[in-house]
Amino acid sequence: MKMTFRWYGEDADPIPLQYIRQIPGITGIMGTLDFMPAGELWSKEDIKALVGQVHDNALECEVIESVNVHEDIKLGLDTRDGYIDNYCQTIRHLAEFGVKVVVYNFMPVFDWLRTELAHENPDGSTCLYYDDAEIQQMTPRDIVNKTAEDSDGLTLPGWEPERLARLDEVMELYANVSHDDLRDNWRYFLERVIPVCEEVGVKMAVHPDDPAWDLFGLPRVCTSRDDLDKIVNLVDSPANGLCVCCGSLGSNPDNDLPAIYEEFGRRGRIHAAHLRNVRHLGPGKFQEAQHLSSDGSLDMFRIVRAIHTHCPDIYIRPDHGRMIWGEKGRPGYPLYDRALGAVYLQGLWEAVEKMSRQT
Ligand code: DNO
Repeated sequence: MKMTFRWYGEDADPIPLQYIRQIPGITGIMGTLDFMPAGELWSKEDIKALVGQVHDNALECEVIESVNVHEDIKLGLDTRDGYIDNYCQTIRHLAEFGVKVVVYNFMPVFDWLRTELAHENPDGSTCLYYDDAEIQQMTPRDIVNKTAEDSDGLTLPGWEPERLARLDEVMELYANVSHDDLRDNWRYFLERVIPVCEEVGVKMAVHPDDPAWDLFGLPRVCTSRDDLDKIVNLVDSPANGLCVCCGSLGSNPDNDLPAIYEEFGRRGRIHAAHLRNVRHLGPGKFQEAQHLSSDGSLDMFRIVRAIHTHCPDIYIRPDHGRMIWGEKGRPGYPLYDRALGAVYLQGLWEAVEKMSRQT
């Protein structure tokens, strides 16, 4: 297991790399070029600059997150081929600089979505929160505006202004896209991208849909164990893999997360994991909790044990944290609470590791 930390880049992330390096046990980052619109080619110069900075801080940069898939690819439009070519070339460029895993998602229009970015907890901390009943009262434009207002001028992943400018047009285009169509478009994409990954030694790792159900009538096809099974079979290659985010899939209490890690770990398809807890509050309603099992609805011990047993070599990172100790920053991506999460997860790992040696 390699414990990493998400980092958005010098201009986009209030947390300096040096601080990340000081968190116990962190060996690398999951990096990104936050300024890059979906569909663009990532230049060697930009990648080199990012990787160089990370190495200068004695950290690794073997995972890149959010090489975003252009909406035309998901929609299956004629224009998709040019964007897929860019994607393939981006993968070649990343491989040249030592990147081993690319985390992406195939969610139509929105990446992860919450109704509140700073929900107040009784202890004075704030967390991300979601209530489907509120979403039912909103239009896509409403949630985009609310999210922008609540995020203190920082962009959120997958919320690039370029994409959201086309919101109404894109929503209309999706009216004719079924779940099966979306999966077919995904297969078309993977059939071109995976051979390139195999050639240059990169693994794709899809991030599940968050929350794990359809939104605003948009189809979502990465929400459950059966969806994951269909995805890994779209192109049957180890390079076509998963970044299992337990908080995303865990938004739906029907998903058995330890079983998912066990099965897809055993099948060699998990290349990365985002580990965080979530507290179910009722149908379609949840809040993000501290990482500890005792604070949320997921059993983090069983999840870590499943990873340790079935896919011990993957990249892991703590995921969204609460804002505590007066920290201000990118919603979901504070320093303090994620650092606590990283340390807790490593405590679980050490316990599982030592227990496994005793039996
Ligand atoms: C949320 C993140 C996601 C993820 C993307 C990958 O916290 O994990 O934004 O990075 O979906 O493309």
